[in-house]
Amino acid sequence: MAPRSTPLLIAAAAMAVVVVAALLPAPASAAVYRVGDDSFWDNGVDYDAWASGKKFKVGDTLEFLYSEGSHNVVVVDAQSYAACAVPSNAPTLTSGDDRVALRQPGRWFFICGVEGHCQSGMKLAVNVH
Ligand code: CU1
Repeated sequence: MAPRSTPLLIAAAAMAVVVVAALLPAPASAAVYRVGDDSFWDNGVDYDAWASGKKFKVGDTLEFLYSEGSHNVVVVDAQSYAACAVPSNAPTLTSGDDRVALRQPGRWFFICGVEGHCQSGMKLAVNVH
């Protein structure tokens, strides 16, 4: 190969790398979902509707934003979710800006443990893939 063409080849090779990289699927970057979006974690929000259509993946994070002291976030199982029961040993988050890393696939359940709130709809179930 003529020495003259070498820089051109390098440029072409570099371009090829860029093109290939652009065609590859984006790296599986972890997403942070603010639960309820601009309605946050609060009474009167339809969390089934919020979760519907979202594809949660292992490594994603749910962020529960609320006024500290007004609500909390209790990580529960399916039965407690259905019954709006707060098990005494369930992890309870109270900071007002609680982040939960979805570390494993499956169905995750969250309720607000403040009396009456779960019953009135402050509950969230998500499927994590
Ligand atoms: Cu609440």
